[in-house]
Amino acid sequence: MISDKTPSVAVIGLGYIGLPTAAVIARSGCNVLGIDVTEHVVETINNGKIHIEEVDLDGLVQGVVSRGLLRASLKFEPADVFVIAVPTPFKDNHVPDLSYVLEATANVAKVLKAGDTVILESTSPVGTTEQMRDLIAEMRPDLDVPGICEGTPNIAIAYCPERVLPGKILEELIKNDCSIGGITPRCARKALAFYKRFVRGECVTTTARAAEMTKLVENSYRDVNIAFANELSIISDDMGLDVWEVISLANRHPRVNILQPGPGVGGHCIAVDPWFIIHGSPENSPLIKTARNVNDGKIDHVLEQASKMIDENSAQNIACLGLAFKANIDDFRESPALKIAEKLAKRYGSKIKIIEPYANALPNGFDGSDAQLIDIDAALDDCDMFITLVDHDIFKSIPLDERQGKIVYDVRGIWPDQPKTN
Ligand code: SAJ
Repeated sequence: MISDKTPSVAVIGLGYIGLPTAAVIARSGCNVLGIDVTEHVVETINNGKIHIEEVDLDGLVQGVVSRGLLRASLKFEPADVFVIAVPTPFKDNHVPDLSYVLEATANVAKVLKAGDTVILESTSPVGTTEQMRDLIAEMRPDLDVPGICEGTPNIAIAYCPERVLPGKILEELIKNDCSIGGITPRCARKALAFYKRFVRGECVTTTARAAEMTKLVENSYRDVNIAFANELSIISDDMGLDVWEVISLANRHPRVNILQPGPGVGGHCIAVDPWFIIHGSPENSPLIKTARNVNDGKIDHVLEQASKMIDENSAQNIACLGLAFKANIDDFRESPALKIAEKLAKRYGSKIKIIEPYANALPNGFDGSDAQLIDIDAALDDCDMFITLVDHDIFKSIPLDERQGKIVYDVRGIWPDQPKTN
């Protein structure tokens, strides 16, 4: 098990969570091997570079690679601690797809030795860590697996969900509290000792199942609350009210804190994780399911409202501001802004101009449409209508005099001083 000696660590999956995690662990002084299935990712990291955009990550990776603390590989090798950070998407009908987690576990099992710790960080349905445990026990009958062997186990298995916010990952990896769920209390303590090396937030131990559920609950809580804001915005459109004004007035109440409406919920977390709860207990999750549907339905509402404004105002050049799933990042995964802009491009062709400072070219979904990617200054010169799909700082900073006389559909509420258009 982990002693005072600095452990060697393998981080499996070098994506938005795995790479920053590997780099932070390496900075704490551990020798880290990052493992990924993509050759380009491995090569990029070994050259001290990064393949994703995240604040301050480039300098950190460059530093730990040049000091020999982080290297990447396509191959699994022995280590003292294994941290699995691979995707957990869902299949058709929102059934969780655990194939990446189980494949990573099987590969870890091949190189496991007595004394090692295996930690799952990927957001996962309740019971996944136990499935990993069962797979390891099946593949490695020579090891004493916790919860299965009769005596004292000689490996530890735990679940510790990542809960960092894209755009603030390096800060939150250190600062956030952690829930550390062990297959047994002893496993939780082993994992705790590891996280204490680089986490400054409080680390609280629990069971693997409770930690799995906690992560799903956190993102479902946010989804349900965003759905409330999105439903209010649809109701306000119907009643001719300004939802931003209503929310900001309601939020003056000391115990009310309504979130912000938008074009829907994007990213690979909040729009996905509630389905893992719904799948686990379908009869008992009507509220969580409805919230998911409200947030997904917001995309169609925005599309219809935008089309109505374009048609009624005979808009000629329509600027869609933003494609990312949220502000100030280059991540377009499951982005409602992207889905809306693509559909508008299909409907209105060359009238649609896309402004996205985080893209060098239009994504593939625009293939076959005549929409164009232009910069914000060109849009302000040439476009008569603006649809704010993402609240990037650069859009928020445009002063009223530059927007004067434009037709505006402010989906994100970034220009409260804009005179209303119908
Ligand atoms: N959104 C709104 N209105 C709001 C807040 C967010 O429409 O008031 C939208 C965003 O525009 C975006 C989506 O919701 O499309 C999700 O954005 P987010 O900033 O709420 O969250 P993510 O997906 O970037 O990160 C979440 C975080 N979870 C919580 O805040 C509970 C993060 O801490 C998790 O680590 C991450 O999911 C994850 O990996 O699970």
